[in-house]
Amino acid sequence: MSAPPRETSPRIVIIGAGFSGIGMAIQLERAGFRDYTIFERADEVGGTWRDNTYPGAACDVPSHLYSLSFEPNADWTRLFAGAHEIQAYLVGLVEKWKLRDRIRLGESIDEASFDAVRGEWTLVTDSGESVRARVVISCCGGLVDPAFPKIEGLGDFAGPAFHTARWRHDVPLEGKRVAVIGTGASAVQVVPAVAESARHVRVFQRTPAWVLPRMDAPVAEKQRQRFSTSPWRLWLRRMRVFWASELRGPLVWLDSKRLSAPIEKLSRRFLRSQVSDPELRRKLTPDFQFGCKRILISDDYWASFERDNVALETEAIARITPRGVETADGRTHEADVLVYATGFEVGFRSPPFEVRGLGGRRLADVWAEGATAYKGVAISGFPNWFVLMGPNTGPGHTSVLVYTEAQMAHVLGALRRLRDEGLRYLDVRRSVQERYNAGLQKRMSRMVWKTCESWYVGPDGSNHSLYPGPASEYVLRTRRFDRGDYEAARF
Ligand code: NA7
Repeated sequence: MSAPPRETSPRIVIIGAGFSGIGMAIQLERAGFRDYTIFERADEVGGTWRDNTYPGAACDVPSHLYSLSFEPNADWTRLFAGAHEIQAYLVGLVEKWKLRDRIRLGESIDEASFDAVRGEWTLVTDSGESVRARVVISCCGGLVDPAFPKIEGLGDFAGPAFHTARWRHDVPLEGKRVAVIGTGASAVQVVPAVAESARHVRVFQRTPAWVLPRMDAPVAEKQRQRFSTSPWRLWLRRMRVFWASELRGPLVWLDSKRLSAPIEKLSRRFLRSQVSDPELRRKLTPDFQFGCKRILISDDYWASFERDNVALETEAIARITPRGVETADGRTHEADVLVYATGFEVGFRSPPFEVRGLGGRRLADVWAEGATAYKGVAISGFPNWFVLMGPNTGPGHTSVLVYTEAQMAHVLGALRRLRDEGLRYLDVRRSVQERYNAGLQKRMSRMVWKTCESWYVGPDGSNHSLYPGPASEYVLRTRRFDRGDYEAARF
């Protein structure tokens, strides 16, 4: 073999310029890895926060935690920032770190294959261009592509019909009858906001959800100044929010009726305070264990059903017709606008495009039984390929960015090894990955998520999206790059 090439930075490609891609690029800059390019298939950065612009869109994790710890923001104007503000934060980071020149907007990666001899990935873009990189960091996100329900007549509606993640701002809702399908995290935000202007909103519910008060409030100007002049206060706020969510974690994830009972009681009491009609309350009360589906937080979703212009429909949808939504009992609910608040195709279950690793093995085949990775970051047989927000790295109780930052640290550790040892590639040992995942799945059996259907679990009930434990534990085991876990190939 020839002598190792003296690279100051291996050539890196980041795929995706959302929260994780932007954060990763900043960490590369900070660590001195300057030879990188970001491919972003959309025409602007921001990912989730570029796409979700529906009325009421906001994060459901407090902003002082739902932001990058190495890019703290003293200026959040609300405890739960709106989508515009989060998007402005991300665009601000791109400008601050001068990342624009690094990002190839409107270009998607369609396939990737690894050349073991050269220790190099070849990526093919949608325009057919081949791009080579030593290391690929896939930052494609987990909830990206809108999911539409499998309902007859989906394309038949005569008026505007669109998904919350593709909001049609050119469609005025004033004076209109709006039908909203879905009652998940997006619906609880969009329904109260749309009810402010629409003539009538009808919400089609398949499953009622547990809702807790959000207790959102503006962050006073004085407080923001304090955060700005004393960054330790901001850090303290972040720590408070983080540890409060960590302490509550077991209530959310454990399959324990005893732990769920007090929090379900709290949610029921909240429902009573928001909705006066007992029959309506009954329809809005879930029958699955708290935490099994994503917990919804809203100060005004349930209360919006008290309005004269908001109605709840619990009859199953039979089909979409040109005039509206027909339910199983034969009634047609006429509407002028149809909104799908029906969530996303879950990206944790399959690769975002064709990926071929050692020996030409397809990632789609490796993941056919469900996506797995070592700590959610590395996949045996796919050397120098790292994933952010990968399999089993989602939380039900706290900010996903806490996990993502640990993954960034792991990737930096790998990059340092590649550079300092002049390695051709690093490939996580299969036995290490298998042991890790066996441990996860064993713990999964004690988690509440197996007790109901949700986007967390696949059709066979397996869970490849969430991490079954505290975020702090995940961070401790992930942020350190343990060289012994990887096989190294030299030049
Ligand atoms: P979710 O949480 O996946 O919610 C989708 C909603 O759409 C949910 O209430 C579904 O009911 C409902 N849905 C899906 N298909 C149908 C049909 N056919 N009929 C009626 N209702 C249907 O997506 P969100 O966008 O709200 O949130 C996604 C995540 O983004 C969220 O968890 C946060 O992490 C951010 P179901 O409960 O399945 O009966």
